[in-house]
Amino acid sequence: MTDILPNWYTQPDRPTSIARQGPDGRAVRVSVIVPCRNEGRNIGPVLEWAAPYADELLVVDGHSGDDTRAIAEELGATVLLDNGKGKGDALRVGIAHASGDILVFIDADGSHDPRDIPALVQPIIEGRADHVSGSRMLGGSDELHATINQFVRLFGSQVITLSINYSQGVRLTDSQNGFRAIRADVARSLALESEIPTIEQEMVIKTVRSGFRICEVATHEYVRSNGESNFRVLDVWFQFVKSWLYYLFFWRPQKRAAENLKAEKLGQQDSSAEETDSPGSAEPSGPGEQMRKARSR
Ligand SMILES: Nc1nc2c(ncn2[C@@H]2O[C@H](COP(=O)(O)OP(=O)(O)OP(=O)(O)O)[C@@H](O)[C@H]2O)c(=O)[nH]1
Ligand SMILES: [Mg+2]
Repeated sequence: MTDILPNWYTQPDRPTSIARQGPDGRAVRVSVIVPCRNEGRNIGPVLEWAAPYADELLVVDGHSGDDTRAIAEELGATVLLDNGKGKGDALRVGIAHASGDILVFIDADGSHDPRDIPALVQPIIEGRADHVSGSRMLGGSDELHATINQFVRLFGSQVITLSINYSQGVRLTDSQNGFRAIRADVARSLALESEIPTIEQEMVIKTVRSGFRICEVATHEYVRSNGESNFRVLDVWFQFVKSWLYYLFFWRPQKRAAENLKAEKLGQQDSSAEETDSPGSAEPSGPGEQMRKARSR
């Protein structure tokens, strides 16, 4: 089996479990947030596989008409309802309710492998990053290639990623993946506004423009286990373009947001280990992990 897995997946130092303690000895709690709408046929295995990594398992349901909620409750997840506006709204509800120090977002359709969660959270626990995005460009995707619709999505997403890279001096490969981890205090400081899946690029752009540190780890994207995607390029392309241009060129980051957050934390905890947390000071990466230096503005 292992000989058919990609290199990055089997690297000996790719973590398979979560060290729930930072280098300073402080306990770290992980909240896993799963947005879902009508995923009754898919969500069970996602929750079962994610549960061992989650100190808190939050399912944010988009008023499903199937048995999604019942399955999630049976598997021990806390089920919240979104405001019926879309996936972005669901993630914001999750962020508002989560009690963990690190938030992990994972789709309910079986596209993401929960076993990648330790690799996503490790750079944050070690104090090397504030936000870690799973990258389908590094880990491969079974969903991005083959049809015109997929080509348009991939093309659009790459244009957005390139524009972030060249305007902000970073080198990301995937700005749209729904599989990511972020420090809870950083996520809240970004004051996210998107109602739909533009929330992914909003989170990435605001992270970089606020001076927080972002990096990527390779994660593979699988074809959704059952059913149809809710995503229709024709319905949302204009909102994607609007959100992209607004957050990248017109939105004004809170001045020195990263430094302010760090100062606030230092005031609360008086911890000298926070020295490793300075914006833009990303450490060298491990295999399949790309650290990117976010420019502080
Ligand atoms: N709570 C909530 N979840 C949603 C909503 N829309 C989508 N989701 C969930 O968000 C995740 C991603 O949605 P998908 O429809 O698979 O969109 P996608 O992953 O961009 O599209 P594909 O790559 O084609 O699967 C899935 O777990 C959905 O069930 C919504 O309005 N509310
Ligand atoms: Mg999907």
